[in-house]
Amino acid sequence: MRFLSILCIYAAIGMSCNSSGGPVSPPPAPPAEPSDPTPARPSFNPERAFEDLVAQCDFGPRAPGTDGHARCRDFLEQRLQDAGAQVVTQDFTSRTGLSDREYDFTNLLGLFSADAEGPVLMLGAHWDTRAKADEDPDPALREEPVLGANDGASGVAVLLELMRSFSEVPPPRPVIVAFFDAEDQGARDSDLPDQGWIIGSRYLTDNWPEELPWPDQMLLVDMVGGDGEHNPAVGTPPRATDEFVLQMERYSLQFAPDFVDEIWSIAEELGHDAFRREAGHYVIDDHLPFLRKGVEAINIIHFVPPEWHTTHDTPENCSPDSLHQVGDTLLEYIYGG
Ligand code: 1BN
Ligand code: ZN
Repeated sequence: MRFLSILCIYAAIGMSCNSSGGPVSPPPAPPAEPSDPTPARPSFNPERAFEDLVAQCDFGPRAPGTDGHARCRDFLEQRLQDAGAQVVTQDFTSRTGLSDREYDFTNLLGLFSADAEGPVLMLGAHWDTRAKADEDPDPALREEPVLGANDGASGVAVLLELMRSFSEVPPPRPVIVAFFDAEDQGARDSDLPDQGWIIGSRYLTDNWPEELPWPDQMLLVDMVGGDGEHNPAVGTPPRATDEFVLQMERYSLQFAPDFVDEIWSIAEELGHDAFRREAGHYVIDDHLPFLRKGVEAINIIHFVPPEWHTTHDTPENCSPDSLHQVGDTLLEYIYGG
């Protein structure tokens, strides 16, 4: 009997006794309310991203004051709307490092998962292209505009493909996608701040739109589409690497080392071997105004590809695989773990 009563103590912790005193299993729990399965981490489609790189180049150069610039602006605004972002456009005027004329510029921003918990992440890329191909090997072409397949369209293409993911599976934390204008119009002899580079991102950080939360982290992508091949038309200029390599940009490494380490570690785990654990150059780029205001900001950049600031910066010299290495790493950072 004592044994039976000990057995029946099980009742208190979840088992029951039948009429003859023996233990029985509890009845099966009623089926749970059907719940949404955890959405799979989206995948990065490199061919679709490459189509977006070509689509931008099909507008022609996106240099200030050009028809291509105006059309690409509308294209990007539409893509932000289509992805379901809360869209903010920021118009401003400025002269540039390459011209004393005033031009119209626009930063385009889209907020995803506005109500989610967690630190606000900004993903950025510049969408303007350089008005002068002043590094072209042919001096006769140095006043021509750059098409900017890599220097401009590649970073934007990665972000456009990430936006497709955001529209299908909202990111688990707030994310701002920023397309910066007027990044690429600088010149060594310019009297403008930062020699006329990064005009758009400077304007944004100095004139922050009240509709948007201030970012805790900022991740810039620039020149992430090179095909890594030797190009006999341009050779291998000083500082350039034919191979597509993503060294750790120096300002990022100096002021946001943990963020750099986290991204490079993810890339290594995924086998994206363009990411190199080597210190690269200091690059004046759109992450700098954010670093200066205390944001943990880093730049993923190939500095520099051989076609940089030449008329050979075209889709033929770019590769979907390079876009994939970067885009897949960012998706894992945003959705993984
Ligand atoms: C990046 C792409 N940049 C220009 N095109 C920024 C830059 C500024 C690079 C100054 C070198 C010097
Ligand atoms: Zn450039």
